[in-house]
Amino acid sequence: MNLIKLGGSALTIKGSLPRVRRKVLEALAAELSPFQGDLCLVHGGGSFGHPLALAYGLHRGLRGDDGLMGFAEVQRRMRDLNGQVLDALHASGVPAVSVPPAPLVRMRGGELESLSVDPFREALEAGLVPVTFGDVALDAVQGAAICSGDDLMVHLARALRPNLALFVADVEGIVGPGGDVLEVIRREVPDLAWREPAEDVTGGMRAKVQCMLDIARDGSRCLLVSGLVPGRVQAILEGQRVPATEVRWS
Ligand code: IP8
Repeated sequence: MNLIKLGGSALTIKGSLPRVRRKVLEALAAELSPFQGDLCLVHGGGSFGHPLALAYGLHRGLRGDDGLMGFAEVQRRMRDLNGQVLDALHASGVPAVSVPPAPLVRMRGGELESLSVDPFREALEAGLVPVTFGDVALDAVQGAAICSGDDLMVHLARALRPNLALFVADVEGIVGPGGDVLEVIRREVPDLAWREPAEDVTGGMRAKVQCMLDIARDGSRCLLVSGLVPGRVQAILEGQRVPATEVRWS
């Protein structure tokens, strides 16, 4: 089976207002539809999740009088984006079903401690395509936390053992210290500090590469590819070589 994360940076337009890149979403749905094997999808938050989560400080817990309302609003927005992702997949003939993560995760001090994977397995066994997403979730220590789509990828990969774990982003690959796209990253997170934003509710590119290394160490082929260049995702699913960064453990 293949596990694919559609990054929020590819699916949505950056900014404080939640806006979908409709053409990109429709093109990605069309590229996924010919794939014959089992598929499990995760999507990120982009402008539907990150700006509001940051504004309410939800990555550091439930804070202030309006924390609860912020929590509820972010969760509502993520379900809105998830609905739009499902609509695009259905229009391309992909039998996608929503599996919201919040009731399935245990968060502790901002870390994803566990994920119940039975709903994913059952959907896959029925021939459906489960679609989950980065979200806000209750946290046993700090009240609330951000459960990132990348952390969901790590836990899903551990349980479902995909052949391929693909991260679809708004960049051609992971850019190294020299400014070039790195074809391969092995075992260690390279120095990426220079291109990180001041604050990111889910840890930016460094955290993403760490998640990819965890997945590669567990044995899945792990790649990051651009979702903005038409045909790249489909080409990878067909086994072709395209510009991308492969994260390897061996
Ligand atoms: O975009 C974060 O998920 P990500 C989701 O996968 C929220 O990091 C609510 C910010």
